[in-house]
Amino acid sequence: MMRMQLAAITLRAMRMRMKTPFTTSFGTEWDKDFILVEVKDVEGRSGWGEAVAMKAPLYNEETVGTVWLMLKEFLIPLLWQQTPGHPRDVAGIFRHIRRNYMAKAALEGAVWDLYAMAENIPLYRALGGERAVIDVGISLGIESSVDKLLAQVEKYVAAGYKRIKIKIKPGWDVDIVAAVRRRFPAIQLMADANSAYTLADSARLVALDEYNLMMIEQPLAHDDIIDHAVLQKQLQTPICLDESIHSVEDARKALALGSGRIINIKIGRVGGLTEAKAIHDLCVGKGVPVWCGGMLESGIGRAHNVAITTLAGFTLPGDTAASSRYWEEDLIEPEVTVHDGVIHVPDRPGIGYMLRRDRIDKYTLYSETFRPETM
Ligand code: OSB
Ligand code: MG
Repeated sequence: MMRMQLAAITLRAMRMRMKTPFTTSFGTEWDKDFILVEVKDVEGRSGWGEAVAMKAPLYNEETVGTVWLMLKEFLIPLLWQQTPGHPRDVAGIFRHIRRNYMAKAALEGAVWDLYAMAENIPLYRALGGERAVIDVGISLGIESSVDKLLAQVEKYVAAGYKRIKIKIKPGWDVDIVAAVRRRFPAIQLMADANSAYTLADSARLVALDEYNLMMIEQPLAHDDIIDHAVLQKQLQTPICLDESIHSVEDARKALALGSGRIINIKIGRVGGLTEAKAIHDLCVGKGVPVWCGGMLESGIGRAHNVAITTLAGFTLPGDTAASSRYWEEDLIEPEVTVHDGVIHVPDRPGIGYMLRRDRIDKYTLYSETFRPETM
């Protein structure tokens, strides 16, 4: 295809109230603040991406503010200088900029969507996806009581979700997992610590081996793969890495060290769809299962997650739950729905869902449009 001809890029700072607050070992979110990226070409077509950085740098170092700055000052100007021939070129254009993965991913994702729109094919097919139906699980936050958590588990097991992930932290771990397992002996269950432990806690983590968990996600430091390798040797339960993996190189090193046996792939955490696919390909080659993580996305980011999950190596249920689990009204139509634990992947061009521009406007706090200087 021809070099893409970009005409304008619009950034929007968004705020959407979640139906219920979401608590992890690092904090509670009520309002979801995020950035939307719209890339327009000279034909008037649009591609959309979502930056999953949160208001505060608690999951990783990025924030809504840093993403805006990086896009405005560095990443958008780079696209004006070097127009990509194909979306897979974008990662290379951004490569010399250190880190800032979520900022890169949002813009790269919008370029991928625009490319698929221009080619009149679904994004998932542009990525090489094969599945028309994807399996999904759900991630349940920390609650104020075990009974409240059990009620949540009950609700989503009844709704058909294929696996339940519960968030753990010191003081909300072995007893909680035991209670959920006692009540639901047969469900696929896992726990996510979001880096809340150190090797000094390994006895508590070994105690979780009793409960037949599919995996323990990111028990140790966000930037560690060394201690995770030590811990994995002590555990029967597989470790799944989330925060520690930002690239195919990180994944290669972690697997070589034995830091985990499963990888959670988040498009934003790894700098975009191209790198996400590269990590997927590496893992397929090594027989390591992957699944698609979530960052409480709006429908736009959710649609990107649905698309990447269609790749053959995403063999474990992901965190891409239904829109209605998060939002009163989503930014896409139809919204993402889950029945019997699966999402039917739409076969329309681009991300495959229509945009509700009225709602996008309603939840926009402020916006700014950038154009190439020569235009
Ligand atoms: O660690 O996977 C995580 C949400 C925000 C930040 C980090 C994580 C999560 C989730 C929720 O687990 C996944 C979702 O429902 O989108
Ligand atoms: Mg996680």
